[in-house]
Amino acid sequence: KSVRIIGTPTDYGANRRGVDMGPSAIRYGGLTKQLEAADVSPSDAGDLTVPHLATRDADAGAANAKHINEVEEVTTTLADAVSDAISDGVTPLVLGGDHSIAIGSMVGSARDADIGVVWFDAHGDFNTPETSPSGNVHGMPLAAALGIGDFEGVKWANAPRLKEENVAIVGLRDVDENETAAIHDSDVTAYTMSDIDERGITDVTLDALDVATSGTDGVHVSLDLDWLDPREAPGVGTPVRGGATYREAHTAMELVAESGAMRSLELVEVNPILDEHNETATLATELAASAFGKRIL
Ligand code: DIR
Ligand code: MN
Ligand code: MN
Ligand code: MN
Repeated sequence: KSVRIIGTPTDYGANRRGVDMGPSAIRYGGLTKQLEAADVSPSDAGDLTVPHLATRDADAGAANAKHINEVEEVTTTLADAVSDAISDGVTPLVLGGDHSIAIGSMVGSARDADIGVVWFDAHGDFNTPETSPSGNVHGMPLAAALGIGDFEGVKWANAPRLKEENVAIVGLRDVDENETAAIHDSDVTAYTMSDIDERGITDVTLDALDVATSGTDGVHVSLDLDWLDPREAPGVGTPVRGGATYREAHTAMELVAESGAMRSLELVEVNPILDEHNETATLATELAASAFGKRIL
């Protein structure tokens, strides 16, 4: 199996700076070695060109969707890179960057196929410019890709090949008020941490994979590192107590590998300046290896 690493060093969608260093941190965390241990041959396409925020218009743009034009630009480029990798027969591994880049990953992954999505996150990422309390686009990518909400005129082409009924969110524990209603009103399936407590990670992940694979050609897996408990993954911009444990996270990724359905993977929200000893990036590389099939025996 061949994997193409695509770095997307952006922090346009987040509140706190530093998440643009995620791709470097993940590479230095031993990504290539981990992937090789999973028996995949990785090739590194480097980073997409993302102009540093400091060089952009000082004005963040619309307060309810900050830097939306910059996000549009980078997600459009990323969508092409993801779709090119898939056409070349290799699996794209996107390194973020804040979670707004997922719009590009999903649009690219869905360009020539019907896809499902499994979204591992503490957050719903189901805000829109109208509902978002923060105006940060990293809290909106699922809504954007599903065509929900008005994104200041921005339309992400081709994401319609992703249907709500094929989206599963796993690990919720911090959802904004309007997001709760939007999730209920939609046909996405959402599992909270309580579901994981009650049913166990195996059951929940298998259900989520059922949702994402039913009637689709493949699954985009989006791993926000804040899905994990901050004790395991402290280097994230919006940590929330009570997250997935180290073992639960590996189990989930192993089940993803066993499904054989993963079409694209992204690792997002790693912020090395909030971290110690690059712990979160290192963990991200280990989880990627599990998602690509690394086994002990
Ligand atoms: C919050 C945070 N719900 C927002 N979202 C995050 O700004 O919309 N998503 N951190 O991963
Ligand atoms: Mn997220
Ligand atoms: Mn999150
Ligand atoms: Mn519902």
